[in-house]
Amino acid sequence: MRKINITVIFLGVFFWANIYAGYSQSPVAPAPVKQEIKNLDVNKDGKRDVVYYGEGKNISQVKVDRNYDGKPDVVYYSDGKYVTQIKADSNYDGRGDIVVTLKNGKFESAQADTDYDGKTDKKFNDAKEFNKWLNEKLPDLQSYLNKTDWRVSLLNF
Ligand SMILES: [Ca+2]
Ligand SMILES: [Ca+2]
Ligand SMILES: [Ca+2]
Repeated sequence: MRKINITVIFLGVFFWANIYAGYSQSPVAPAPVKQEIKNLDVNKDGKRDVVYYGEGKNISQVKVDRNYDGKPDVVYYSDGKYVTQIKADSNYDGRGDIVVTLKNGKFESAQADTDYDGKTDKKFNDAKEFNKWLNEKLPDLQSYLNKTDWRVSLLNF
């Protein structure tokens, strides 16, 4: 009788320990969409410059720090497959001044605040026109804002 009781208690403790471990391993709420998936240290200074957010392999956002000051200045938004919008801070003043909108992986429109007063003063509805302007005014942003394939999985830095 005593032996059975000990076995029952042992099994009971084992059972509850497993349930407790199970609960502590799986979070109560689902993982947030903006969870960090991976990051890159492009200039190898020990600080990350490209951070991918999302869930699992599903990338929802990519933040890039082009001037390595620790603050992101180009942000890519994705529907999981294609980049849908890009926001860039071209003069590193902490305020976005270029917004590019894409649809199904194709350029749709872009707007820019060229005098950095916080108001949009230039709009583009044509990819060629936008890329020409980019090439003339902000050539270093060309590789970030002008791509032929806008699949988020193909973004490389
Ligand atoms: Ca770095
Ligand atoms: Ca920066
Ligand atoms: Ca700016």
